[in-house]
Amino acid sequence: MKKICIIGLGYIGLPTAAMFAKSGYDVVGVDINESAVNLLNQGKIHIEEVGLGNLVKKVVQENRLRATTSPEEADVFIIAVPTPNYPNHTANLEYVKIATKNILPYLKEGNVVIVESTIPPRTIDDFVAPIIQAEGWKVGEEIYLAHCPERVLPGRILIELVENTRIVGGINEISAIKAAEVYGSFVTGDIIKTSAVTAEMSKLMENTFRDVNIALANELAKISDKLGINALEVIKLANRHPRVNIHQPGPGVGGHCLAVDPYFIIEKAPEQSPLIFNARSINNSMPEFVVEHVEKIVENGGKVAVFGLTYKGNIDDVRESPALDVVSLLQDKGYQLSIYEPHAMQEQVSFPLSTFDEAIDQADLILVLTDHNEFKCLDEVKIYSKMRNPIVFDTKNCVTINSQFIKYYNYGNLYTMGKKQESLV
Ligand code: SAJ
Repeated sequence: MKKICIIGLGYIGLPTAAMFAKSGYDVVGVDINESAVNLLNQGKIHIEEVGLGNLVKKVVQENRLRATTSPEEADVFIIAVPTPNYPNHTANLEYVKIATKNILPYLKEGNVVIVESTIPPRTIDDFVAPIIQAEGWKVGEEIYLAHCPERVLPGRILIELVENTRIVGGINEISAIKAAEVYGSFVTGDIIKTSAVTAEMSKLMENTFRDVNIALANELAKISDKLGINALEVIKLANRHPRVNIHQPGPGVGGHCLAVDPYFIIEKAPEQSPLIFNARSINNSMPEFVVEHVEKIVENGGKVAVFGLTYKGNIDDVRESPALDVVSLLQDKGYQLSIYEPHAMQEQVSFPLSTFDEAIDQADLILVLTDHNEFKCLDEVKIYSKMRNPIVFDTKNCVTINSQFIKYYNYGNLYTMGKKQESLV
């Protein structure tokens, strides 16, 4: 049985490890987070992802997946560690460097090393390969090296890991072939072999495409607000054109991909990327836009019930979430805040979390920042009876309110917000 050693048991490494174990590999997962390692060895997981808990439990019970804090000899090494941005928006490759150095003592001739972490163009050629070469290996001959970016959507990871097309970029042709064989064990989508730099850039282009398109939607929402136009209605109508797909405006763009990856392109070619840079700025400005509108309906010192902190609906991930920025801005302005977040756990966030009832009690506004399923249909009787002012501002356009006694705002009718609203009760 072939053995795979996966470095990094996060949102990508852990599901990937479980899928390889399911497909018949002997898998060892490596992470510096000892509690994640201990949990995994008990068949439990430290993140929320549909179907992952059951899969991990099964493959751990069957002794096909286990975890440890340092690498071991294997046939294939997969590096799936974070590549955050430094504050100056350049890629921090420290974790990739440490992971690569940590596997060096365990490398054997014929091993395949795959980096799944998102990396700036040329990182495999100019940064990872030299670390392995410095140990005396002929990369591409004795050790096969490739970049295979993950492209899965949180909430659908186990489906998309199997069905999505994979781009496998080798440092040379044979490396791409060897790495593609590895994924062939469970991927039913196409597995396309190319060069490492093409694979690196492909991943960045995909997420930049989405970020820039969301920025366009956000800008159109701001313009419509200024002109007194229902942006959401116009977007819906414009999208009836067969070749138009305007994305949805919201409180900003979060997550560890769209809010980060475009900077990896900007870093390498700043003069050539003004559009990408501006799109990032527009998306980063959305929390302020939300807060400016909150100020139109709630006096400073009023109570705002924030619904949702995670960067998108039905997941527990708060990384780069624009909701965190909105909360900080509101705090700075002196609002009382209560936060209802049914998916993230208290230890993941530095703000105290409340139940639905606690959050709305005597609140002047429900501010929806995430489209969790729990928010789609709210208890309107409770909202009306417990809130001081029954007003909902839904930045994700996900809530349905039927009661005429509850004032509802989304990005379609922001321009109707009046300063110092009269109490509605
Ligand atoms: N968002 C909007 N408006 C929209 C769509 C999304 O404001 O119309 C916001 C979301 O609320 C969220 C952010 O954008 O804050 C990102 O959400 P997402 O669902 O678009 O993307 P991610 O970051 O969860 O996953 C993306 C995916 N990339 C693409 O769709 C091109 C996924 O396939 C990648 O695997 C992932 O990035 C990654 O790991 O790079």
